[in-house]
Amino acid sequence: MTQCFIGLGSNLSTPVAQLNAALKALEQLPNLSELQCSSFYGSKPMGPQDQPDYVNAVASFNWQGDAITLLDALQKIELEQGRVRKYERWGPRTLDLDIILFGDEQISTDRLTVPHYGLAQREFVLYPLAELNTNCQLPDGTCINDLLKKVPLNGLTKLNCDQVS
Ligand code: ROI
Repeated sequence: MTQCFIGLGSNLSTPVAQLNAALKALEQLPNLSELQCSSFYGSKPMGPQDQPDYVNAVASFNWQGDAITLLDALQKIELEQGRVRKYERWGPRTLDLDIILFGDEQISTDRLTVPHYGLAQREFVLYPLAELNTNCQLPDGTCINDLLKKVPLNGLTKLNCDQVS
């Protein structure tokens, strides 16, 4: 069993509903237990600014299996919720589910980089992650709280909305 953290993000097709539907789908996965989710946050788009604001959150759970099996399961949920991979880099999306941490594993393959390559720069990952686990450390020993000190909120706001489960 491996403790994992994933990032959830959406800025199309009622983002709060997208995140809630993703959490419900995660809960149904037989390999997953102890699902917890941070608050939902509103965030300014990183990348092109001519797209809607995002809703982001981080979830943690225990996963029975390897990281690629988890990636396959996450990509299946993305597709089931209408994710279309477009050519535009960093364009808007209905649902993004990114593996942020997979236990203390460091993974670097064509399909997967863990810890997530953008972790240290992304306020919409760091703050929700810290909400779930304030003592969170990366595999190289870096403390999330030390990264947080270097990353401003950039308009990140906790949303007041109904979350499932
Ligand atoms: N920007 C924000 N605020 N939240 C995201 O989840 C997000 N995801 C992305 C890019 C396009 C980089 N920008 C984002 O993939």
